[in-house]
Order: sequence, then C-alpha cells, then structure tokens
Amino acid sequence: MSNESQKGFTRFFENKSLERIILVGVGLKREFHAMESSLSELERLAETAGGDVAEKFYQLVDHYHPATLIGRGKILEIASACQRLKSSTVIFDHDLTAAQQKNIESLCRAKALDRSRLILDIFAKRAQTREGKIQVEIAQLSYLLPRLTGSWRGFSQQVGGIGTRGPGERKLEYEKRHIQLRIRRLKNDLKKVKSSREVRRKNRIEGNAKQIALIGYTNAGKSTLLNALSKSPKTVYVDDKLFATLDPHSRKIRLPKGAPAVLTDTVGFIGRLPTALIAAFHSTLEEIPQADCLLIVSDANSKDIEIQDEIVIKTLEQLKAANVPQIKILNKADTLDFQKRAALNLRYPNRLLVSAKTGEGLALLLRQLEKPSNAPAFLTHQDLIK
Ligand SMILES: Nc1nc2c(ncn2[C@@H]2O[C@H](COP(=O)(O)OP(=O)(O)OP(=O)(O)O)[C@@H](O)[C@H]2O)c(=O)[nH]1
Ligand SMILES: [Mg+2]
Repeated sequence: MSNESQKGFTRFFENKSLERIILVGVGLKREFHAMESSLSELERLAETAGGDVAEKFYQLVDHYHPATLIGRGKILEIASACQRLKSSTVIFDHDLTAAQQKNIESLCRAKALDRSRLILDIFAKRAQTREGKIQVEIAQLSYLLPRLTGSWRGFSQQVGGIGTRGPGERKLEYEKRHIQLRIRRLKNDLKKVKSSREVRRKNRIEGNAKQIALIGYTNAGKSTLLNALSKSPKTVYVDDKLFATLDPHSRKIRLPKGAPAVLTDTVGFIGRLPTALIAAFHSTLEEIPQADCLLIVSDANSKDIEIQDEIVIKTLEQLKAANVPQIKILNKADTLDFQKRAALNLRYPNRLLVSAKTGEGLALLLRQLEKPSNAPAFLTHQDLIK
C-alpha cells in the first residue's frame, strides 16, 4: 500500500492510549434480536481493534434515512454524548454511504465509521503472510473507491481510521485512477503468490489425503481444534479475540485407521463480512469449495448459535461451497453444565459435542472424519464402544 494510505489504515492500532468510542446499533423494526446480538458483536470488534467503548446507542427504524441513516433527533443525541464523553469516534453497525458519513460527522463533530471499515482495520492488523496482506489491501482500496465519489474529500481523510487526521488534499479523479492502478497491480501480485500456493496445495493432495476444511464463526475454536487434532508441535495462533487467525494453515493428520488427511484452518466468518473482503480473500477462501469435507465448528456456549449458523450457511453459499459434505460439531463442551448439554443434545442431535481444550469427543470426531464423506448418519457414542 502507498505510504499515505497504509498510514491512514493502520494509525489507529498504533495509538498508545485507547480511544473512546460510541457505538450505534441500527436495525429495521422487525429485527430486534438480530440487531442486539450484532451490536454486542460490534462491541467485541471495537475492543479487538483497541477501542474503549464509552456508550452504546441503538435505533430501530421503518426505513433507513438517506441523509443520516437513522433519525436526525437520535444523531443529535449521539452528538451531545460525544461532547459529554469526550469521544471523537462513532461507529455504526451498518454500512454508511459517503454522504451519510459526511452529514453525521458534521452533526456530531466526530469521525463516523461503519462496521465494514472496522473489520477491515482488524484484518489489516492481523494479516501475517504476503498473500493475506495483499488481499487486505485490495479489500481496503475496493471499500474506499465508491466512497470517494460524491462530494470531494481529501484522500487521507477518507482512509483515516480511528484517531487519524488527513494531512493533505488531492483531486478526486487523480485519487481514483491512482487507487484503480494500485488495485490492478496488487491483483497481479496476488496471482503470482497464489500460483506458488497452488503448487504447494497440489503437493499436499498427492497421496490421496482427504482434504478437510475447518469452517465456522470467528472465535468458535477452529485453530484450537486444529492444534488438538494435529498434535503438531508447530501450533497455530489462538486467542480470545475476533479474527485471531486470517491466513490458512494446514496440518497433515492420520485418521484412526491410518489414512492421511489434511486439515486446513480458514478465516472465521462474521455477520455482514464486507463484500470487498470476501472478493479479495477469494483466493484463500477458494480452498473451501475444493475440500472433500467441511468440519463446521460452532461455539456451544454462544447465545447466538442459530444466528451464527445462518451466517455460516449464507457465506458458504456465497463461496459456492454449500454442497460440500459437512460435519457439524459444537465445541467448548467443557464450558457447559449438565442442563445445557442435555438441551443442546436435544436441539442438535446430529452435532457432536467436543472440547478442543480437554479432548472430549475428539476420538469420535476423528472416526467420523474417516467415514466416506457422503455417509448419512452421525456416529454415536455407542458406535465408538463397538
Ligand atoms: N473452554 C474452551 N475454550 C476454547 C475451546 N476451544 C477454543 N477455546 C478458546 O476460544 C478462543 C478462540 O479460540 P480460537 O481457536 O482462536 O478460535 P478460532 O475459531 O480459530 O477464531 P478466529 O481465528 O478468530 O476465527 C480461545 O480463547 C480458545 O482458548 C474449548 O474447547 N473450550
Ligand atoms: Mg483461528
């Protein structure tokens, strides 16, 4: 990324002191529960990005307001909270158009960001490999491009994250061309990196190893599970934060009867993952539809298993991977009491309860992974005893 835009996108994370942030949940009137859980997710995202959430607002609307997304009265309420709490950033749990952003900023006298922008910031911080970094930069620039249209603004002012002030101004057309050119160059770079990864992937496939992709919501425990199943000394990074691991990591394992398999950990899903990110991460995510089997991991302890399931289903559809055979599991079984276990077993009879932490259920899971991918029924504990 050019120095200027790189600085703009990452400055937030370099701030020594936490920035006070106000969050705003937005939803249509019939979607209260989804709005509430999405807002608490936004809070975790803001904290993951290093922000200090000072206050949360929400508004349910009949329709979104073209000028300010939500009602002007609510925006003025938020503006006075910004003054009172000395907060200079407001993050909306909904995409903002360039015009909405500009109007809200001038009413609140604070920076207005949206959920996509926050997720992009986190991805920029987390990307480790060259491929990951290129993909994030493409996503950032693609997000920025349509937002440059409309009223003219300084480039660095647009890309600035929380805590960033734009130093200079440039002509809109020049900026657009500059960004388009940069995206083209990055896409070419990505092709080169991708072809070397493709060679590595083909090498792995040789020997008929079954390709198993670990899929699921962010923080469900995919990387912990990969470490536990592979028992490899080279562990994958695990953290109680959203998007702890972005880059795909693969480990060879042996299934109980000796057959080889390759487990691949992938980027976690989340509600309304910016489309620019899905498009940019296509080369990483395209391993998913090519897998022989998807191991779909949910956090058994989450209040929102159903909402997260829907998001996983939708994202798999977007990736054209909905027809790959799936095995679904509920992880973090060690956190459940007896009643919760019973309720989950009743509600999800075809999902194995496992714990990547204690190892519970993992032997059974490996046996399930050994079955032909199209085998219908899930193995039960009785099968294991046989
Ligand atoms: N109690 C308990 N905690 C777990 C278990 N599995 C994972 N965790 C914890 O859950 C958090 C997230 O685990 P990760 O393995 O990083 O989750 P992930 O799905 O890879 O998350 P992303 O990389 O962010 O998509 C960490 O704090 C883990 O220690 C489990 O079986 N039991
Ligand atoms: Mg992970």
